[in-house]
Amino acid sequence: MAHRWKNTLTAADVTPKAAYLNRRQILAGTVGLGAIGLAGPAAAANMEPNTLEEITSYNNYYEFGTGKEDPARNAGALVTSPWSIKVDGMVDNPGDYALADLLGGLTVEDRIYRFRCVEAWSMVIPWNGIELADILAKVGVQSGARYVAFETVVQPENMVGVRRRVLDFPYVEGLRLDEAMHPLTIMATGIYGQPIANQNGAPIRLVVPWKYGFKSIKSIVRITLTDKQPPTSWNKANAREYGFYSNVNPQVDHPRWSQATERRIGGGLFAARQDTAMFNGYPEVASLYAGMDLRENY
Ligand SMILES: Nc1nc2c(c(=O)[nH]1)N[C@H]1C(S)=C(S)[C@@H](COP(=O)(O)O)O[C@H]1N2
Ligand SMILES: [Mo]
Repeated sequence: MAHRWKNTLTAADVTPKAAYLNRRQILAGTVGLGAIGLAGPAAAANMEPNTLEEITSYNNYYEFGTGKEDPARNAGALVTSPWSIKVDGMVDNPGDYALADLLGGLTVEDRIYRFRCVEAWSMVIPWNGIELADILAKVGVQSGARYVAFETVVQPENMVGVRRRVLDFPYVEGLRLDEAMHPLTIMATGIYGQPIANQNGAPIRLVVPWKYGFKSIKSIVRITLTDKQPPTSWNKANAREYGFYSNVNPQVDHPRWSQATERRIGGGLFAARQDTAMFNGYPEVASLYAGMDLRENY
């Protein structure tokens, strides 16, 4: 049976209601209705979330194989506990943080986001996560920092794709600091109120909803603040096809296919393709790129 919304957050995850409403109102008012899945202009169409079954059975997680069904089959081997994250580089409080210590006291929010893969398929996913800005505030970003770099765990004995070297691992990603600080950018720990499934990037993964899915790096074990643009996995693999920015943009095609439309997973075999929206329908991020040529900075 299709799994729909079921909130199973524990008491420890619950934020005082006033603060929770306040944050939601802030998002609705200044960041855009799309952030919380209400019917804003760009968000009006097709904000019905995908089922948990769809979200957990059609995945990209190359550490567990390159097929869409490989992660669901193979990611059970991922060891997610204990989990620590190394925070280093230009921060006031570097260290190896136990996951619970890094997230302790921060607010877990519900965010229903569109998710658009560079391969031109999409879903709508009801994440539970913490704003990356809150985590960065906790570790104390130093004034010279301009980028945030992320790294995925490598467990060769548990990861068939790592043993086969299908990419150069560890998988690495990065954001400009202002992108990382944007309130839409979250570190997700759950989906549908349940701990995030291994194939979706347990126990914690980045979600940047206005960028192609490969920017949303899974199973993060390291966060580094730096003054240099960090290397990113798909850019290293093919720089012509995958840039650092990778903002969803229907006007800039992939060299091998159009990005103008997308196929919504779960829509059925005969469902019409949908138009892809600029910044995946999150126009509130446009000011981050004011004055930039988004064809050059793809
Ligand atoms: N470590 C790691 N993170 C990753 C990937 C990967 O292969 N390895 N794939 C990326 C790509 S291409 C996409 S589209 C999304 C898919 O996320 P999902 O499987 O949760 O939908 O994860 C991204 N994060
Ligand atoms: Mo992707």
